[in-house]
Amino acid sequence: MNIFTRRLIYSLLLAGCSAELLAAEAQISGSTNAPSEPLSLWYRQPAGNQQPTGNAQPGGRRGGGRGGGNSSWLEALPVGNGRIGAMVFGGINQERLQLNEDTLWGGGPYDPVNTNALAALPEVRRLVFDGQYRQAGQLINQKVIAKPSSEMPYETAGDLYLTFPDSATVENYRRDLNLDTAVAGVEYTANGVHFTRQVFASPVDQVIVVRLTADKKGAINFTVGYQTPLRATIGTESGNTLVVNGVNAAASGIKGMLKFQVRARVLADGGTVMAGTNTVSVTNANSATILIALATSHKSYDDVTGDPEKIVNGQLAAAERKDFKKLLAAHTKEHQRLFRRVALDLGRTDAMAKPTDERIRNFAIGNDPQFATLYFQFGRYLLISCSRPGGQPANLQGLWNESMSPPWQSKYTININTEMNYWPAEACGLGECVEPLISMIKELSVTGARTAKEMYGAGGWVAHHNTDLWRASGPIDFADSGMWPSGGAWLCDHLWDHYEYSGDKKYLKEVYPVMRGAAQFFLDTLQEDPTNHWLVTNPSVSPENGHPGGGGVAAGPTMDLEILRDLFANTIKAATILGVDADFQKKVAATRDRLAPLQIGSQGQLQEWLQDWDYAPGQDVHHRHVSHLYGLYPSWQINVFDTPKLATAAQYSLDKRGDESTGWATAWRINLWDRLHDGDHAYKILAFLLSPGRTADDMFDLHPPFQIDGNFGGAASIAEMLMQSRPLAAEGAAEKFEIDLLPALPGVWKTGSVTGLKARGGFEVGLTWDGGKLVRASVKSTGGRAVTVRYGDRTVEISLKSGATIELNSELQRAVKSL
Ligand code: FUC
Repeated sequence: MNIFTRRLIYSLLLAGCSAELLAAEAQISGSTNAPSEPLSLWYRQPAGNQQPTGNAQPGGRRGGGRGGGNSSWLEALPVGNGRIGAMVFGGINQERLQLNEDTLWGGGPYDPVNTNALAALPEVRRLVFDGQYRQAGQLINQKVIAKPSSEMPYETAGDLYLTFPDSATVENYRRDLNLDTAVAGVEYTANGVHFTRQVFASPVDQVIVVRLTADKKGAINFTVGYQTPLRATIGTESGNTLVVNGVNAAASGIKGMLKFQVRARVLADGGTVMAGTNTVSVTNANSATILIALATSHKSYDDVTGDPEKIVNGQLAAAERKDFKKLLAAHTKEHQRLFRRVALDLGRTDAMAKPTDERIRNFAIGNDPQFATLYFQFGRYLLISCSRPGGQPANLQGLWNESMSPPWQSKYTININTEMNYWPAEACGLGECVEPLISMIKELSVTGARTAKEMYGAGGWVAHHNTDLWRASGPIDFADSGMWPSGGAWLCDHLWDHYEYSGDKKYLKEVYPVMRGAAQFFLDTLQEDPTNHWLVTNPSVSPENGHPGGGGVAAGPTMDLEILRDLFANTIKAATILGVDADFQKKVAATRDRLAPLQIGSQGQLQEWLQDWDYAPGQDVHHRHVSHLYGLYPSWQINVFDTPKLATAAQYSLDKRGDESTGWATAWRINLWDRLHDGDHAYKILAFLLSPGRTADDMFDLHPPFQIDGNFGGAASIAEMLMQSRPLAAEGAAEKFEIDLLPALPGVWKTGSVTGLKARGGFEVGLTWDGGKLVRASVKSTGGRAVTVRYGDRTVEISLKSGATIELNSELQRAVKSL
């Protein structure tokens, strides 16, 4: 293709024509083998080209705004550094890198408080206690739901296209994502020349790096262009840099207040680099490197005065001073610092030699245990890639979104989804990755204090079932989904968990006021239920489930009471450890004692509501949410050791809900069966999660559409099959923990090993097993605390100095001298 044809193409691109018109994809012959790194995703065709040996297919198609990823997008591979990321399509005649920056959301700082709420709440509460649930819902919709009633969407930054000279056919095509190095690769041979492409998002240098090489000198030719659905200008600078200057979009009446800039600098070894009006071309180079920087003017949830140009210029200048090898080495080292902490082996079979898309289709048949390892490590890879200190937390799609109107705005849904994103973090050695979530919770405690005061006349802070970049904290959408005051309280579990795993008292001191504020809100707003005189939330919902009383609004749904029991207990524990707030502790304890109890219903189920409504005619008994089972997982309130009756009731409810649901809901079910110590049942559901329909070709979880929570819930569930750790002591007493080895090992994983799992109380656990039985366990203390280790019915108390390791055999006896 000559330069004029390319210009024409880019004029078409800018005129809004879709890229699929432009580049017919090459036909592929020959077939490649799996990459040498077993922790790789790999394919024999580019994303969007499902027929490796068939007719030419269009490559690099645009998303078309379907959101949640269209089928091509769900074949592309994600790279990210916790702040910026790309979906890599691996096209032959045209590469598409769909780009994201984690602060590029719609709108700007806003306060969605509904000033009518305070006056309306007494009547809402009266209606609820009077059983007039529908009327209560109507009043909430009129007077309480936030203004606007929707939050802001996460937006794509656009697409960088690399257009290559057309190849009609190529040989031995392969694209892959190496989870160990966090590099996406493409390679093929065209006209006797072997081409390679590497793409990574460096957490060290804050740029996305694309490297193009060929085994023949002067063979690299391509043109870089850009397309974005946002309002933007696309130009060039300095003969080698593409510059995109834009603004975010308005949403739900909130004006777009962010500026953003993308800069792509093209560096070549040999040949010529030339800038056009809005493209940069490389001709006859030996190799080329593209450095891509992205930033917005977001400084914090209430400050958008940043200078994106200054940021990206600084990042590019610094990155340009390093050569490719140095950039790659720094990136890989930092990724591996986190990624290599956990090693898992569930067994290996010939199935490993197959491309990833084929393995997904065959996983449920069995005989591919390494695919579960790959899924587990992919979950860890994704968390490292989308949630690093200083960045935003993982949203509904992590970091990766091609749309301007993604499903549920790709925001933070905190009635399950955001929490699930962080389920694997602590146990799987990624405690640092929780930092963005902790920051978000701190910020919510500020915006949520405004909401608590103005809407409820209460102290402390509250967040409902969703939030966004701007930390909106009001009830949104409709009464039946949005009128849920416990989102912030649930998030506080993660503040406490981070302490339990790390034992870091300085950190605890820092987050304690946030936990205290969450508890204060409920001290001020809990209501006495007129029938039993228990304290309950009102108004609330059992997340997104309706009840036979009419609609979803209710008083005291079980999940709220469970969340509050944890919040109150953890707040008291934190205050005790810090030696503060004696009177407040008493108040919290007295309030907790008056909370409505967990109840077992007429069929033996754990009741989802105060009333025995679970199996009333018309109820959706297979509802995806299993909110009332929060007590069993993620909480430890209900467990097979201490509360066997409640555990049996929870099992009844879980069984009745059924095994198969949407992505995250399926993943939750697996974790629940893990806690019931039924590894085979858990595995059966895992097999469903890891199959087409719930796992896309690029291994993204399908709700459907794509939602990343299932990836994280699935990874957490594999860890819970192998090891669980729980707090033993009530608040006030010394902190005590138990580590349970192989509590839910599925029968199919007869032989295996794991190292680097983290346990509550500050421990690192390694295990090997054979014939389904424990062979050896190693427990290393990182906090110097005592712990009970359990394997089946056998337990042993061990006390280790910080840094010491003990090796135990299957009888839990010391296997070798401790180090
Ligand atoms: C909750 C769920 C939906 C979806 C959304 C993002 O509202 O009920 O299924 O996952 O979050």
